[in-house]
Amino acid sequence: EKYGKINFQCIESKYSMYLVTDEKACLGKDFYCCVEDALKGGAKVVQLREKEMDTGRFYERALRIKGLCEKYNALFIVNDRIDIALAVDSDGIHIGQSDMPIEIARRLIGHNKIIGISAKSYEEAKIAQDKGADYIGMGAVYNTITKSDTSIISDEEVEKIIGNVHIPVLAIGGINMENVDKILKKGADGVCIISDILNNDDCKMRTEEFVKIIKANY
Ligand code: TZP
Ligand code: MG
Repeated sequence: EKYGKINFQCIESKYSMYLVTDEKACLGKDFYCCVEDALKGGAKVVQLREKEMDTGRFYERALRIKGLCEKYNALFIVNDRIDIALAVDSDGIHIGQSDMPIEIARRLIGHNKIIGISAKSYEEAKIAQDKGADYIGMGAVYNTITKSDTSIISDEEVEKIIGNVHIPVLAIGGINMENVDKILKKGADGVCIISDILNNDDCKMRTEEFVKIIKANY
């Protein structure tokens, strides 16, 4: 009821393996192949995140990624751009603290869509939850080179968010093979990854390795 028609199983379970895209992280490999390989490897959510792309190109890319997500039965989320999310009928949007207010985003996108909110403190996460967010993207939890304008959340704050927020809390930022187990043990409901999957020569195998660790923590 709370989530409308969307099946939230893959976001709520710790099987959740959430890929965020960044073409630069593909290091010259074909962008769509990298995303498809991650889906083959078990990614359950793909967020298309394009910070400086013309609307027309973003739209075309969103249509293609949506098609891939449908093929592998994964959720498709659009970062920042509610207009593009509506245009391609994505499963939802992911927005940050400096984007559209959540209640306005909800009014625009409707109740049958997912709204994910970035938060770096318990206060931000709690407000997002109270305003009707469906999940929290908590980050950066570790040092990342992918997003320059971000800081690392303290261990105490991470614990406070995980312990007191009732919607799914997905960790993001610098998550790799070495630290994924640690953040899952702290209680994160899932992990969002860019570079440690897309940088890899074998995106499918890398995703499978993450999925194995996620399942072991379920
Ligand atoms: N938001 C917080 S950290 C981050 C975003 C988009 C970047 C995550 O990328 P990576 O390569 O997995 O560290
Ligand atoms: Mg944003």
